[in-house]
Amino acid sequence: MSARVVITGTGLFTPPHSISNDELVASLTISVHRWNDEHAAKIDAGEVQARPVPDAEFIERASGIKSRFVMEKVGVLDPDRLRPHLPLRGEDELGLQAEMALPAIHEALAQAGRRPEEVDCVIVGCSNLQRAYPAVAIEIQHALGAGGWAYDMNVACSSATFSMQSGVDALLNGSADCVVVVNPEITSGHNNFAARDHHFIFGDACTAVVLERAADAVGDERWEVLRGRLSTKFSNSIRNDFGFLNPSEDGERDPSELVFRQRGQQVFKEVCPLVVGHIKEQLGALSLEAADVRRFWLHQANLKMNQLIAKGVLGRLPDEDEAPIILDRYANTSSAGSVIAFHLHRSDLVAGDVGVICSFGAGYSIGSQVVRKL
Ligand code: CO8
Repeated sequence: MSARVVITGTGLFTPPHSISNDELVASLTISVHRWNDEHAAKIDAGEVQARPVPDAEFIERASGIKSRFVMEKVGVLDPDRLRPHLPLRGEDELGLQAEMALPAIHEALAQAGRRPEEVDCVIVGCSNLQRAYPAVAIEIQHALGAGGWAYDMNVACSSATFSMQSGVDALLNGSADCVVVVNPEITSGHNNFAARDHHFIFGDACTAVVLERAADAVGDERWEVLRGRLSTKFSNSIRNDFGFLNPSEDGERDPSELVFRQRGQQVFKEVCPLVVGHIKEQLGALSLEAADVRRFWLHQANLKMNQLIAKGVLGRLPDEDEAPIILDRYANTSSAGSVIAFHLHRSDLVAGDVGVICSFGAGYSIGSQVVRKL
């Protein structure tokens, strides 16, 4: 019989600061009024358009988001700055992503009944990596005292399910025995808090997952990965051109191209049907019906998007129990979102229950694991 892989632990690091929609809107409103005052003559002459002010009520209605956590709040809410204050750290200091990863990993390892030195593979999957190299994963491996090997990967919001699948594959082919997948997302470092149409979307968080072969697992928590599936389809609708070629590029670049940007409506329309088809294919391959799925832990980008996707799979709107929502408090934490939902909303499931962890985002990229509680 071929080996089976199980999730044996999960962990979550929630940053210390929360920002409500009202707070976010208040700071951007001041910034917009200042800009409009400074450009009043040009606005009156019709040379530039006045910037519109944001609206907290719109944000909750359009997205379901009420607040988000961030690593640093003062800079984000400073109308003259609109980005976090993240003091530069020396080479000998632990990096910020490694710092948020460690508590999440320790929580996951404790649940799995594993010690850090038993880990032999660390995969960092996230949308926002703080440097090119050395890999953040290798820094985490070192700080953890783990052995084996480590690497970073980025498939935007799908990084969690893609990195989990890499972990599953490493366990199946025998190149690792105890895999930690970690998703340290500091979205606030690449969010354009001056862009009214999407300044409210993101939040920071870090999740961790421990994966092992079922025969080796020692903890009580065991979720068999029945099937994983990854798919990608190229699109420019979500894009960030930040990269190592920026200093050498000839030509004009708008600074807003070097942070997150998107065509939100288009993303909504194009991604939802792709995700519905993806999940249906997953279930079909396992000879499962939608009704056999006890819970969907979906990527958390937009409440309506999650409802539409669950409706496409179930044929009716889901209730909170079937497709739990965490984006009201956390906003879109990119790759961490579906894992936060899995981490916070699974303790009531019983042996034999089946669920789907599914993420989707820029690329486009879609990934999922169908899991069964043992
Ligand atoms: N306040 C008031 N009015 C606003 C605001 C605001 N904050 N924002 C927009 N409006 C206005 C618009 O200007 C527009 O006005 P008008 O009708 O006069 O033109 C009106 O409200 C409607 O605007 P939209 O059509 O844009 O509104 P939507 O209903 O589409 O809602 C959303 C906007 C919430 C952004 C929605 O489109 C959405 O959620 N789309 C999907 C987004 C998504 O899932 N994106 C995935 C991105 S994440 C990812 O994949 C990877 C990146 C991770 C890294 C992140 C690092 C930062």
